[in-house]
Amino acid sequence: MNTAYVALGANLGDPAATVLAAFGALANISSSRITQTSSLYRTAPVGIIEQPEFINAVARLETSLPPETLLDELLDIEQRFGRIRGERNGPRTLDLDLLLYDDLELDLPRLTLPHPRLHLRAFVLLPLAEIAPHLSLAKRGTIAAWLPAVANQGIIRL
Ligand code: PH2
Ligand code: MG
Ligand code: MG
Repeated sequence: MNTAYVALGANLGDPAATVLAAFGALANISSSRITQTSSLYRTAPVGIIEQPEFINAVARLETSLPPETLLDELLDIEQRFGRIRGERNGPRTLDLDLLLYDDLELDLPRLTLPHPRLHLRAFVLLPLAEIAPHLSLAKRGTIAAWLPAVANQGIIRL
């Protein structure tokens, strides 16, 4: 079995209900199970700031799917939740990003591991630190070391 961390984000419709339902969808991925979920967080939009606040969370999965197959499953769930790909960084009903897969480092056109921006975003780092405080981000060191750098980003644990 392998350990993967998935970030969830939503800011259209009823985002909290969507993220909770998405935990259920993650739990149903074949050859995988959820072993931990973070609290939900209300977060200020990063990138395009003229859009609704997000609800964000992180889940840990144990999976025997290889990373690209797991990614396909995540994209499939996004589709089922009515994701329409619009503006980059723009509003979305559900975004599922694969953050980490064991300590694998990967640079494929559609999948970079660890996720290249995870250490810069409070909406990923705080929920990740909640469920995996001692996790190492390969070359980037520990999560704890990055937390001060995102301290000014608006985020509320619900
Ligand atoms: N996702 C983005 C861009 N900006 N901001 C917040 N607060 N939460 C997100 O999940 C988010 C974002 C692109 O995926
Ligand atoms: Mg994203
Ligand atoms: Mg995404």
